Amino acid sequence: MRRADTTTLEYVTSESQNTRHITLIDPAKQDSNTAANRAMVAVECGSSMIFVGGSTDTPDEVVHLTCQAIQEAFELRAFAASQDPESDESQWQIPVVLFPGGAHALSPAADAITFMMLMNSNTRRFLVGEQIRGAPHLEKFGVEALPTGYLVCAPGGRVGEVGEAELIQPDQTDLVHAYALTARMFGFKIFYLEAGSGAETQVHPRLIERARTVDGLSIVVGGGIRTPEQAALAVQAGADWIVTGTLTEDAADLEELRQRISGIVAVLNG
Ligand code: 1GP
Repeated sequence: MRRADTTTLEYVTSESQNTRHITLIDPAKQDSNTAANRAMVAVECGSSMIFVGGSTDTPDEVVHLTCQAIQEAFELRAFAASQDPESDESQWQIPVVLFPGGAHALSPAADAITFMMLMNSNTRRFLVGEQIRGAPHLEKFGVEALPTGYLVCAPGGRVGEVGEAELIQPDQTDLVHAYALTARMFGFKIFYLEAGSGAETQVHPRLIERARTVDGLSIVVGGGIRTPEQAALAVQAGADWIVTGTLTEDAADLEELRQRISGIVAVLNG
């Protein structure tokens, strides 16, 4: 649930001293109750946003149930915090944002959506096709669009394959710069550098540094980040936001998840 007095885009692009953390929850990987429990642990450990999405073929209904369960859990926690002078209600005013694989994974229960152009795709479908299919639904739902340039870097994983991306290689810094400029000129506010979920190697810090030189974009980095050391590389290179997903999915239990996310967030808080 987002704060009533700001849009999610204002929240995402607001100045922050520290790099912030996003927990990605893939609705295909657990039931909605487990998803809500994981999201609560993530927020308790300092995650500043929840992404819901990832898999390419999850039905709308599954995505919707997951968004609803997370929102309800956050609302209850916010209410409980409002009754307790020791607690901070605003801790639970965390946006739940769709991170869709296409026009099928939408839900009116989300606060916003990363409305993405997969900029280095070779297929019209991911440049603008899925977006055209999804836009009328989002308009009807009143889900806020976060204009996002999405760039898949090597190794790229499944999103690189499905999205038919011409993967950005670690030495292609001039190309990343040109993409970042293009993103800004299109009016995108977010520039997401993706290595692919579960990637063996994360986005090369050189690419993040070069994207960072373009003003006016919030730089989101994800794919293959599992350890505080890896998170630190992305932070030092200038990421505004770091996304982790697999780290949540393969945690044995909520306690292990707590340790993992706390370890990453500690690095971001420097
Ligand atoms: C995938 O960037 C995200 O879209 C997160 O990747 O699952 O490797 O953390 P991981």
